[in-house]
Formats: sequence, C-alpha cells, structure tokens
Amino acid sequence: MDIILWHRILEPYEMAVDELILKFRHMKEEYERCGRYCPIEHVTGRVKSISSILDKMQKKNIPMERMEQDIEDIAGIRIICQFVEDIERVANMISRRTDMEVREIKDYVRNQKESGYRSYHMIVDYEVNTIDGPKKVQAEIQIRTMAMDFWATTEHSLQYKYQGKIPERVGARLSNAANAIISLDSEMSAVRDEIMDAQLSSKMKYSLVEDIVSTIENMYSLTTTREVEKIQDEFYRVYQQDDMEELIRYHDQLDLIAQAYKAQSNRQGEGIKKSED
Ligand code: 0O2
Repeated sequence: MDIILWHRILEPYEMAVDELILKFRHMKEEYERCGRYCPIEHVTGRVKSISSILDKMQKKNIPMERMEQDIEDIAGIRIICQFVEDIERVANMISRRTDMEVREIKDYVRNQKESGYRSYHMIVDYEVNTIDGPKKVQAEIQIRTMAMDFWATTEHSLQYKYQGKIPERVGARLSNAANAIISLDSEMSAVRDEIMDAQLSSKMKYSLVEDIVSTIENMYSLTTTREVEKIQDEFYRVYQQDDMEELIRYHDQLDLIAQAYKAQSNRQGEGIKKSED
C-alpha cells in the first residue's frame, strides 16, 4: 500500500474548519452589531482524529481511496442554538450562502435516532485555496440546541466508555434524559419571546452605556474638567435609577450636548485660525 501522508491530506480540512468557524462567528457579530437577535449561540469545530477516521473506515468497510468521499465529517462544525426554532433559521442562512453548497441534509431533530440522538446535519461542499490550488472538501455542520448538545456529549462519552455497548440500565436513563430534553426545549420555546426580549434589552443597555462612556471621554478635549464631572455625575445618577427609558433619554440628550460642544470647539478653532491669518 502507498504511504499515506495523513497530515498533508488533513491540511485542507484544517483550513476549512478554521475558515468556517470564523465565518459563522462573524455572522453572529454582525447580528449583534445591528442589535438583532442571532440564532447562533456559539460555534465550534474540529478535524476528525486519525484514529476516529480509521475506526469509521473499519466499521463501514471504506477503502483508503474512498476515504475523502465516504467520510463526510472529516471537517466538522457544530453550531449551538438557544431554541429549537433557531435551528431552521440557521439552516436557511447556510442554504442561502454562496460560498458553500449543501449536498445532503440529515434531520435527526424531526427524525430522532434510535439512540435518542437529535441534531440537524448539513453536509456541505466548501472550497479552500491551498498552496497547490483550490480544493473542494466536504464538511458536516451539526446544528442543535444547548440541551440537545448536552445530551449528545454525555451519550458520546458513555458510548466511548462502554465501547458502544451501553448497559441496559444506563440506556434506559439516557432514553429518559432524551425525553426530558424534548420537554425542556419545548418549555424554553414557550417563553422564547420573553427570553429574547430580556437578552435584547440587556445587550441594548450594554451598548448604551458603552456609547455614553465614550461620549463623556471625548468631551474631555472639548470642555472643562468641571463640566465633564457634572455630566458624569448625572450619568451615574441616571444609571442608578435602573430605568431603560431614562437611560435612552439621557443617551440622546448627551449626544446633543456633545454635538453642541463640538460645534463650539470648531467655531473657536476657526476663530483662532482667522486671527492667525
Ligand atoms: P464523532 O466522534 O462525533 O466524530 P450513518 O451511516 O449515516 O448512520 P454516519 O455516516 O456516521 O452514520 O452519519 P451520522 O449518523 O449522521 O453521524 C455523524 C455524526 O453525528 C457522528 O459522528 C456523531 O458526531 C453524531 N452522531 C450520530 N449519531 C449519534 C448518536 O447516536 N449519539 C451521539 N452522541 N452522536 C451521534 P461519529 O463519527 O459517529 O462520531
């Protein structure tokens, strides 16, 4: 048999995983910058270990020359969502992208596996540019809720511990846990709007405070320290009221004050320039 240069073969998959993680993380940041709810909670990824690839080839009787075609999850991305409804939104976001092509979908959310496993899998073709030119690789994107992920991770460890032969009593517990996950996800969905409102409002508060603090800091170069201190004291007073509407009102008012100081400072600058001329 020819020598297999494993690390050379796996290099494009490493690139694909790195690039895809970065792209999905950027998507999340873009949503957050626009103050919109993002269906992606967090993203991780990995390249399958050589031993895990060998195990799968052995289990499925895959010859070495078919490895890259037949093992779909050499590059694996996992997208975790808060709510079951978010899974479909993420899947639609992926389907609309032009930099990856969906070749297969395995919906284990609607069609739970016998083990109790639930997750939405998308197998995509993704092109990376290596030093030897472009190469299309497959990547498996697993989309699931935090609760589904908790179950899958635990079950995976048990599968490993018992080498695929989980004892009946443990299996029964896992099956109960899988049912509990379904009701947990559905309970969370029932209060989804409330949770989303709370999260958006805490993000909004965070960005208002960031904005206010930078505006106050910029004022140091526009007016006297005494004035800035007064403005800052007023900010702390408003903040302590813990009233979002008041904070928004203060933020908008501060913007107007900052603009006025800026205009005044520009006029003074022009005056100095004229007197120098
Ligand atoms: P690892 O260690 O996570 O990489 P198939 O013949 O289609 O049934 P295939 O090709 O493995 O089998 O595809 P499938 O079933 O979609 O599984 C792909 C991956 O999904 C698995 O990769 C697991 O990560 C996950 N998965 C599938 N079924 C289960 C399950 O019952 N429990 C858990 N915890 N995860 C599951 P690997 O290579 O099996 O494992």
